[in-house]
Amino acid sequence: MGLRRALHESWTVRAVDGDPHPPARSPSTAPAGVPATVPATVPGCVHTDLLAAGLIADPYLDDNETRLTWIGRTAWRYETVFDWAPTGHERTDLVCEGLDTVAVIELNGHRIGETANMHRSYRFDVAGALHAGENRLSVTFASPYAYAERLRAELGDRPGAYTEPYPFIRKMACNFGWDWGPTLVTSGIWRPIGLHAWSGTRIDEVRPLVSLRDGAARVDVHVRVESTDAAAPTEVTASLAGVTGRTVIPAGRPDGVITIQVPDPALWWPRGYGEQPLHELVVTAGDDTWRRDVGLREVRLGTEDGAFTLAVNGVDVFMRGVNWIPDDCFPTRVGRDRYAARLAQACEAGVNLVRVWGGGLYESEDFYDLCDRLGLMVWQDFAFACAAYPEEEPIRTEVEAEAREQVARLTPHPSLVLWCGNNENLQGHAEWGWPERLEGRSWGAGFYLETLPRIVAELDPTRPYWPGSPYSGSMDLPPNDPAHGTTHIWDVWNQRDYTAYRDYRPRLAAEFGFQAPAAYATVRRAVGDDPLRPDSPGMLHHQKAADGDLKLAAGLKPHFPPPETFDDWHYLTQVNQARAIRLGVEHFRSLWPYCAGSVVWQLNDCWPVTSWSAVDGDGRRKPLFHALRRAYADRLLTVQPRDGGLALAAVNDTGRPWRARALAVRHAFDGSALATQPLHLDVPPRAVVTLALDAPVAEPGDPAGELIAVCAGEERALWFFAPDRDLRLPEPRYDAVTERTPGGLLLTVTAHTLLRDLTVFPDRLDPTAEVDDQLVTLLPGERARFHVSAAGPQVDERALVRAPVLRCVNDVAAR
Ligand code: BMA
Repeated sequence: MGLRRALHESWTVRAVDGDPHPPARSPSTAPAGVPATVPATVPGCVHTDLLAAGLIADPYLDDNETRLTWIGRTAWRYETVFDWAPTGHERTDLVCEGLDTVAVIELNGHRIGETANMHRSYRFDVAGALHAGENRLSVTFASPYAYAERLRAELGDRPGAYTEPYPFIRKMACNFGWDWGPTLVTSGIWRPIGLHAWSGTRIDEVRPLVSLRDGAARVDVHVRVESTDAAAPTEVTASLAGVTGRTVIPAGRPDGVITIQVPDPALWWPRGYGEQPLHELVVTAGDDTWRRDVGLREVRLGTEDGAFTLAVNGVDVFMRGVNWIPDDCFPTRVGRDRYAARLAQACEAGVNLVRVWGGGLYESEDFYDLCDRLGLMVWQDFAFACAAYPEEEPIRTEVEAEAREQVARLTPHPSLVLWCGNNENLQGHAEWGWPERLEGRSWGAGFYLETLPRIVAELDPTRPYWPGSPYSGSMDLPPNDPAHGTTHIWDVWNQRDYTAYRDYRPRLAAEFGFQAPAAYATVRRAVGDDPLRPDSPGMLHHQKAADGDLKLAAGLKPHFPPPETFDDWHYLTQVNQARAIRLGVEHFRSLWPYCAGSVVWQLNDCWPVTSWSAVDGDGRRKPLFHALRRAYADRLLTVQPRDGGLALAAVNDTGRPWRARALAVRHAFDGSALATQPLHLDVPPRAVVTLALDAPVAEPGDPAGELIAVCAGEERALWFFAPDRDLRLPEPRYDAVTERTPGGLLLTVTAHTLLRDLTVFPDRLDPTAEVDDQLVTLLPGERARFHVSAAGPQVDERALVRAPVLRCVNDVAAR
């Protein structure tokens, strides 16, 4: 147990001239006006310290990012002075949970350690350097650019999707900029730092590995200890669910295993499949104690004949997934509350799996703990993305150490269901011309095919490992072959109309995405342009994708008349994003169990930007969010082209059969019924049933003026026979009535004509206001209610029921 003392007080940071990490020198071009020392927050980073001191402009606003490159090209020294009184313990360690990135640590002038990996933690015995009274601790960070560029020069350049040197430093890759993120290269003490004084025995690592057999759970608790008395054996106990096991680790040995059998265990399930009971595991060794809530469950990955199907406790699970990127460029700003808010949004959208993408981080304990409690499965990439990585030293040793630490650290979390070697590096090597540019140099294959699977097999054989995404299960197959393993579908956003998602029959759609701008209030906060135009300077700066705006325009073209104003562009691109992803998700779900999941690119953003996200950089839901909620509903009705005609796919992702009468109706836009077909739904649990729609319903008399609606209870699927620009959508007519409620406003819209994708954007009137639904299509006579929360009295109720706040597609496409 010992004594722990955080060292988070009285830090300063200053630019230092030279790169302290031999041999390179790092240019420091801090502009005049940055004082010698700046008060620093630990945990934190230089950018947030300079921002707090008022020395730099907010990098998320306008194009301020472009004036901050010098920060990543500078070496920085963090320093603090603290008092220490002897504790009587035999050991005193400095524990650094995260240093970003290449650092020299000095205590009272003694060099006590060097680090070069943001994804690791460090512990240094500092008893020899520490003294009673005042102590001076400094952590000096080399310029990340200087370090990475030096290694790049030494090891030879590697091809990748970006020219930045991120493969040459073990630091969050997207810190160097991405096609949705700014280039803000940080330095700092990014996770807690402190002293740990202890004697006797310390529990260094606990790996509870869970397996199920014959109705019982077996937990092999692997315990590693450190002892100050090499001659003494260590008695270890582990208790879980009322069962206690014991072992004695012989003197001189670091580890032992205690096996606990839990008969008749309460199992952990993904959300939608059951509860998430957690059981406290308590491990003691000497007078040290370790406790953590663990879950009892088993995961298997089915890969027969190209499949990619996760089974939890023997039940195959459709992955209703989203990709997760770091929620902020400055990760210390993402605490438990932010994670909780974002993951709650994922749950609200019907998501059951979050893929932590390899260009970001291994997230903090809070993230995985919340996922455990919410029943969100986690697919964790190792931190490699979109580039060839050198396998030489010093990277090799760092990767080995980082992987060992992270695999061990995350073992207690039932939410973690899959380890994946990298993002798109196998595909990059196979398809993007890397071999010629590599000229025989290493590219990371050894990591993905040997190092990482070896470490997972050794430290956590209970979790499946997949070498990369996309990957087809064999290096002899094209990595992105849809018939095998995981597939990333990007030709659609880049080159094709989104209806082309239907050309894919993937075993798992692990990435597919479509862009749209951030919510209006987010754009307005981040961009000062006046007037705002899709191509005004701030908007362009907050669009990082290659030809992003051209692709947005190309994506709109087949569906809508060209938008004439910023507001029309903003609304239509958001509608188009939502329609694209909804179409993709519904198609992939209709292919279950052949296709075992859809993992949408991407849930979140790290700053305000036009991107593929469903929730923008200020945490606001885009219309896509609501489309996703519908597409990821437990029960889904969707009309799909099949065999030259149309069919209804009824997707039942619940544990109960779905038996219902359904009615398919072909309507004229005035609401009249032109043909009807009663259908009987009898969908077993976790299954899809596809029913052909008969010609009278499926074949339009007037494709520009008709639609199909299929209803079964609350569920409804719509089908239009032509894109909006070719429809004769009526001039919109409706009544909109607002009422004040305790929490905000209730808006009721009664349609007198067909209204397509009716959406209210209350953030245009009050940046704090939110609405509970968007993109509602109404037939004449139908009614929708929108709850607008947090709308203060300043919200003008008349403005709420007019464009650009209340909109439907008819506004722009009516003819
Ligand atoms: C894939 C992802 C990310 C990228 C996204 C959008 O390549 O893995 O690297 O941001 O597509 O282009």
